[in-house]
Amino acid sequence: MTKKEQSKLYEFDESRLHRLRKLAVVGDIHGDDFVLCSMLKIIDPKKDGIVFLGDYADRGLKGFDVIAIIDSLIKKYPKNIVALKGNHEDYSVNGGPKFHPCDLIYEVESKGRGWHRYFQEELKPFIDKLYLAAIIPDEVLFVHGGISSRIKDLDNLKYPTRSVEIDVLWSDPFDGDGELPSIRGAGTIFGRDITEKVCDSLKIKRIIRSHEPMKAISRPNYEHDRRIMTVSSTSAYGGKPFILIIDAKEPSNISTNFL
Ligand SMILES: [Mn+2]
Repeated sequence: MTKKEQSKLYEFDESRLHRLRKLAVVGDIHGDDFVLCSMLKIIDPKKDGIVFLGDYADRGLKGFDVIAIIDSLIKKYPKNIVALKGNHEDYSVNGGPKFHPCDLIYEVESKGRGWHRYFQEELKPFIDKLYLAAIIPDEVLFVHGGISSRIKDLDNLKYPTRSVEIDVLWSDPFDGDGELPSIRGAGTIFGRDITEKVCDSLKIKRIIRSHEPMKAISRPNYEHDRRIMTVSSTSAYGGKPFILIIDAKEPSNISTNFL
């Protein structure tokens, strides 16, 4: 008998959610270790949950440290920390980045480390722990980039095809209807009708994502009748980084906390 594939969707069922004091949602960090450290002054991973939305390295200077800190949080508090995969965590099995530019390679090499050894020994085991998406049933879906019409039920996120994975990692919402190839060269731009369909079929009220820090440079950005919320937790583009705080007892209650 073959071992059942590990689900790539983290589900906050009621028992998981009610154990937590609150749930913090962290957008792109992009090598900004300062915001990660500031966040850990107000969030206690012993009592609070944290959902990281991906894009941990590149652009900022401290991607190596950010990944090491998040990896240690996952090891220490596996029940409270959920880290999602972003397009900046998308590598071939040999450590070739599927995005550009990959500043992490130069950062690792400037520390006198070989990239391939670092990738095999540290980065790949970290990436293997990342989920593609997380969900609070009846409430919210968390992804790095977005959605597409390929997502018809939860199984598409639990056991994603490579096409679904690319859509989730790379896609962005746009002001219109339908679905078009993205100018990023991967994923889609998806319209209001796609958001509505995916929210209805997954029975959720909203989608929280990052991937476009410029859109949320100093506050959450809403699109598609407030069903899409974009967040940013990096100062790599200027502006004011922030996290979201979701009330564990009342998950529709979402507030913004500046770092
Ligand atoms: Mn991204």
